[in-house]
Formats: sequence, C-alpha cells, structure tokens
Amino acid sequence: MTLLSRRAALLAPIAAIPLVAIRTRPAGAAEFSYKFANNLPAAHPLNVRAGEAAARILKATDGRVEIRLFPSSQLGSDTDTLSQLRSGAVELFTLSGLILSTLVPPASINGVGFAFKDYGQVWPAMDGKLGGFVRGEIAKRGLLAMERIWDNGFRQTTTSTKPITAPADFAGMKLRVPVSPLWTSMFKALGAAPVSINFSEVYSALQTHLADGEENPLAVIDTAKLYEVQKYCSLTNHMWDGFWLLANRRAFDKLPPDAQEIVARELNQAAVDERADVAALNAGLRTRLEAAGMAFNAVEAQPFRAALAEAGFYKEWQGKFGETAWAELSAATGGLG
Ligand code: X2X
Repeated sequence: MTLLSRRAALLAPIAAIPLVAIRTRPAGAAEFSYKFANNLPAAHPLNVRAGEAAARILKATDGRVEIRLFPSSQLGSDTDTLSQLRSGAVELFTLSGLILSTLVPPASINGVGFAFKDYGQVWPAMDGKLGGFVRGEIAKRGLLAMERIWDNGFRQTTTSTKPITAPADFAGMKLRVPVSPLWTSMFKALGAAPVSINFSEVYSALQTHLADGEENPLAVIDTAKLYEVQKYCSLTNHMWDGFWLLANRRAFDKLPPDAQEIVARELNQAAVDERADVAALNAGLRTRLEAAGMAFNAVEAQPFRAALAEAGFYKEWQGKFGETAWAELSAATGGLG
C-alpha cells in the first residue's frame, strides 16, 4: 500500500459518517421556516398574539409552516430589518407606517399630528379606504402588507425633566423620535430638538440623556420599562400609530395557496386580538406606571394643534401627501389643522 492509499483507506470510513447525516432538512422540520422580526419586548401583546398565531399556523399546516419570532430587535434595528425584509433574509416584520415611509412615503399618513381622536375613527379608516390605499402603495414597492394593521396606540410624551403642559414646554427639548421625516417635522414644528433613534437604542439614549424625552403608547412605556429612565408622562395623545405586518413577497408567494390562506387568516386574527389587548392595557396602565413612580398629567390638544397649524405643518404635509390622500384622511378624522 502506498502512503497515499493507506491514508485514503483510513479516512474513508470517517468521511462516510457526515455523508450519511446530510439531509436536505432534518426529520420533522418544517418545509417553510420563516423569521418574524419586531422591535417590541416579548411581553408586549404583539408578541404574545403573534406567538399564538404561529402555534395555530404550525398546527393548521400540519407542521409545514413554522414562524419563528424574534422580538426586541434581535435581528437588528428597524432600519436594518427593513433592508433584511426586502432582501429576503427576514420574511415577516411589523413596522410602524411612519418608519416604513422612508421606503413608502404615503405610509406615514395616519401619523399626522392630532388627526385621529379615538379608536372609533382609527379602525374604520385603517380597515377601510385609508388603510387600503396605504397597502396599495406598499404593494407597489414590492412588499406585502397583511390586511389588518396591528395597534401600537395613541402616543404620549415622557420626559426625565418636566411635564409637557403646553407647546412651549417642548422648546429646545432633546426628544427622541423614531427614524421618520414626519416625526422629525412634527416635533420641530412644536419647537423641540428631535433626535432620530431606532427603538433598540431608546432605553440607553434616555438613560445617558442623549435624549431627555420620548413619546410612545403606554403599553410600550410599560413593557420596555421606560418608566425606569423617565419621570413624567404627559397624555398628549398626539398621534395614532400602528404596525403593518409586512411580508417579503417572494417568501409569501413560495407558500402553497392553502398555506398562504392559513398564514394570512391567523396573522390577521392575531392583529384583531392584539388590538383589544392594547386598548385594555392603555386604559389601565396609568395606575401601574404611577405606582412605578411616574407623574402623569392630562393635556389639552387644541393649543398643540394650533401650534402645528401656525408653523405650517399641516400645509406642508398636505402638499406632500397630495389632495386625494389628504381628503381621505380628513374624511376619516373629521377635519385637520
Ligand atoms: O420606535 C418606537 O417608538 C415604537 C416602538 O413606537 C415604534 O416602533 C414606532
């Protein structure tokens, strides 16, 4: 035996072991395994309900479709994850329409300051014509938005320095806002000094006073423990914000039609369930957050609307969104500006 053939003989049985172990997919694994990313803590109803939907989908597809949840921006910030969704590295992603507007400009329309007054206006609009219009715009950019938008909620303002009682209290305040032109424009119009920061960095930005305040619905302030780094909560209710559940088009189209139907049905059901959870939380969380040390104050909306109008905010955004979309928002909310 030559040295070479002896070595080959010795190696052969070893090399054979991994070959036997190689399969296209492990036994019992799903045919489709999709990642669902989002920026919220695991305890937020969005993740709780998405987890339930994933379990129902696995069962209803006999194990063919597995959806794995990645809460708390585990796969990257919102900005990063949007790129991953577009490339197909992530298949499902919930994103605020306002942040999505960096890719799909009309998607920020529901965030116009003080447009929506209550949920009685929100759901008919977002499940109806206004939401249909936005989903159409999203589709034009190659992404698929599920029919039911998930609730983030009416946003409130928190600070570590002082309560917001009138527009003048915003003067020069370093306020964290999500990465979105509408947010920056609105808080500049109110006199603040907005800083764009992805949610994954918000807790530490507040802790280190890179920002003195931020704004979010109570369910987020609670589940992300922002009360640990913020003292005041002013009930500004300045905008309604929701999460579109976006799917990578190629990944969704790869699913067999029956699986597509199951996935869409269960995710839309989860969105409706989540809305009820968030509404209940936002109604009851004040007491809990007060117990955690936050000081609350109510705010009258009118002076803030007037300040935005005076700064030309409504005119500017009416121009950006265009007459048709603006008329739709006005009809849904009973007038603007
Ligand atoms: O980033 C935020 O503040 C959050 C969690 O509300 C959104 O995703 C817009």
